[in-house]
Amino acid sequence: DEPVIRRALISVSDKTGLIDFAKFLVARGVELLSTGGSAKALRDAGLPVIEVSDHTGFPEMLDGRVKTLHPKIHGGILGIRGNASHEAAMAAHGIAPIDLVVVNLYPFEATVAKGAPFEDCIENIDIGGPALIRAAAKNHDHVAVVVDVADYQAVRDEMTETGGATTKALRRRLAATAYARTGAYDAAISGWFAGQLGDAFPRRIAVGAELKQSLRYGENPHQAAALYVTGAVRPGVASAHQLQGKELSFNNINDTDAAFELVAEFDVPAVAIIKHANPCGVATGESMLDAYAKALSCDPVSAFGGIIALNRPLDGPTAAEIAKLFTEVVIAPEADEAARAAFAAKKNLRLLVTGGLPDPAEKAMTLRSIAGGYLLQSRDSGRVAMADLKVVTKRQPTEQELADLLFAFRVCKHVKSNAIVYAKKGVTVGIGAGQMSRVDSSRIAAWKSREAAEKAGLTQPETVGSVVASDAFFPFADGLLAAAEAGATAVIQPGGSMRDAEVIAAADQAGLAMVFTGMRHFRH
Ligand code: 93A
Repeated sequence: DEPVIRRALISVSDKTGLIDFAKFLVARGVELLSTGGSAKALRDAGLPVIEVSDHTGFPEMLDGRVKTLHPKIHGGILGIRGNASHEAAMAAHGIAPIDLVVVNLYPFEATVAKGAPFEDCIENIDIGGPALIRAAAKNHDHVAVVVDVADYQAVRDEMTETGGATTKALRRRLAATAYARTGAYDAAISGWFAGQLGDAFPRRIAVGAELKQSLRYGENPHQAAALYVTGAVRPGVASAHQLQGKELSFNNINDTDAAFELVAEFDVPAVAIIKHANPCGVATGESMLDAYAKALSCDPVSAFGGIIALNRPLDGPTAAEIAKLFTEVVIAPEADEAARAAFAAKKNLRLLVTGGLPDPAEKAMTLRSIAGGYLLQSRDSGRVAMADLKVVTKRQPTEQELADLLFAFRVCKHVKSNAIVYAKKGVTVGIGAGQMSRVDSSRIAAWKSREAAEKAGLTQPETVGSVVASDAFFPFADGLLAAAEAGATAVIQPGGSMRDAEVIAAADQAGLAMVFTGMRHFRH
């Protein structure tokens, strides 16, 4: 015999569907207890409701920080029905049983996501709500707990079927959902807090993330893999909405993440094309279409089967152009109707929209595993600005060179080390990634640029008259000379080598302008 629901506690921030559900409960003779805002909403709808403060005889206080934290509430939830000593204690203290707990929490994640100040985020940490949820879920033998608006219907259906009760099976499922919610909620708080601490490390790593989906396989078919999300305070692939296409693979997710983080660096329209987590073309432009065409021109051969990220909404003309090439994933803040229509025939192409861009300067932690442990570091939120650049050569860079130097260095941050990026007029024209020797990266970038020029029927590679960026200092003059040979006219690098003087002299000798950033962007 399942317990009939006679008393419900309702305390919700998200009031979606509340009135309908509450009407149903009242019609079934359920007494409603509720907190300030929720009680008002119910009263306004003409429903009978008892304020928690009237029920406990204790006022809501401290700006609502203490509303439901009272033995008459928690005793009513936690008491074991049919247990003589529990029932005696409840009777002695005038504690009435509460059979249904309907709670959704202060919108902590949404408050962080909209960039609210520290104090607002703290104030949106719900204390009483999780306590109610955890208590009700613990006593699920007797109490049903609803934390998700989507579960109102399941409770209604069972109450209708059983004459006002719920089944143990449903209460167990609801309890599991309840703990998943409070777990994810605390993970979002601890993740956010760790980010706020800057360089200080949390004592425990908040790997508190929820399983979002299991993946067909990992980096390779013999590896198992799954995607976990931490509460999505950062617009990106983990929280994106997939509008069409096949299921994302492990490599898709990893590459899409790299692509979207890259385009978020730029304040002007920008497109990045990624293969194996490295860009094979990045460009800024007048429009998305312009930026896409320029990004593609850098290395159209490698772009085949790539991931494309945009930092502005995807429009129809750009989508039509992208559709001409085989592409795995497109990610953008939004996609308009024409863009969606242009992709409709491309059944396999995955289109993701994020609703916004991540903040490249945001403080957060990154985690990677090593044999027997983990490495935790603050994410590379370093961003070199124009004012940070120090000219070290006799020749000053021109204004165009300066703009391109900064662009190339920001791209460099997203290229695996050793990274060398040639750029011209806001477009990468040669990228050398992931080599064990910096001079090899420089040579590969120049060679790829020559290949692209030959294929496009140009008389000379685009590296001629370009600028070049290096993610770390040139330890010797050779890497710099390789760049000069490829036709670069200006160089950006962190500086700080023992042989800086030698490298600067070589730059002066070759007539190059060179700036130091004082910041390195290794990426492994
Ligand atoms: O500030 S709290 O942590 N202290 C409490 O005692 C408490 N009880 C419920 N927040 C508390 N709640 C939360 O209030 C609920 O989780 C819900 O999100 C919200 C509903 O408040 P209202 O009914 O006033 O709109």
